[in-house]
Amino acid sequence: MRVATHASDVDGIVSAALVLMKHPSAKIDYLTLRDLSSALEIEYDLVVDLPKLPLAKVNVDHHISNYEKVTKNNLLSGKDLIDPHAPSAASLLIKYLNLENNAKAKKLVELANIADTGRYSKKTYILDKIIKCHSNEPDILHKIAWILVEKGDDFLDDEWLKNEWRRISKFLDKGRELSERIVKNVLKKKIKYLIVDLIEGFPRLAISDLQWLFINKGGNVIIVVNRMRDNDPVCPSLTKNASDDTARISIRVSRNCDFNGRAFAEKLGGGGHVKAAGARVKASNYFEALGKMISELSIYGFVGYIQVRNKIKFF
Ligand SMILES: [Mn+2]
Repeated sequence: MRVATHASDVDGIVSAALVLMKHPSAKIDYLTLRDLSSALEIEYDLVVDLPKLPLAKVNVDHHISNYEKVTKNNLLSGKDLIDPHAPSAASLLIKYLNLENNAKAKKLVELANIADTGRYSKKTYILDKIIKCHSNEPDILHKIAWILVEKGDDFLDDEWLKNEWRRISKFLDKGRELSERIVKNVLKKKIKYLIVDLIEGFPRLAISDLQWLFINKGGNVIIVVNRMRDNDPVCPSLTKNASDDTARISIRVSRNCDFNGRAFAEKLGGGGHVKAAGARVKASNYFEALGKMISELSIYGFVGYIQVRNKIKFF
């Protein structure tokens, strides 16, 4: 049995764990959206939490963009399970695999549901950070999936995960200190629309925490641009493509703001959800993209722009 799942989040790895519960010898490919173009000719038995691949026998997913594309082009087979209203792909997969009466599986699905509906729990947060840190390392993702099979949502009883969390959390604390300084300064100036341009020295794993903090303290839209070229000391695999010439743009929108993050990301060649979206642009096109971002946001209010060049080393 050959399976593809989403590499970089809780839903994808929980889905891998569900597959392993049922099919321990399944071969699982952990793919990011960028890997898809190289997987077009693989005959997967199952593709989870990813868009439907041409030779996939079954697709289990909950992304609205995938659903729209599949229905528009008549690609839906009777076996596919694509429901854009499902809180996670794992919540569909547990039905598909007939694991609904398995207590461990149910608790894992709850983690995926929390992660993919933007809610917060400490356990989901920890698991998400460890997965993101290793999102380019399939062997480690597979190891994490097996830990989930064995421990269920008590995964922090596992020594390896416990040590990983100890190692990573120090680094996230530094990110939080930096984020608090940024957010406090900006909100003092009554700026609710913010672009943060990361040039150097911001912990990559803490970018989403910066966004969350800004929104939670009353900001409306935060766009973080990651243009950092320095190596990441704690999650080195995140920066192994040192030649990478892209600026990664990540957009978060508060619940009470009607700015459409997805439509905006699509104008920059990206995509995602209304409240959380992203795009990648060539570094050489960055200033053009920045101009677009500022003019779009300024329709809504004053726009703040901050560059982060942090020379302080974390360790
Ligand atoms: Mn998902």
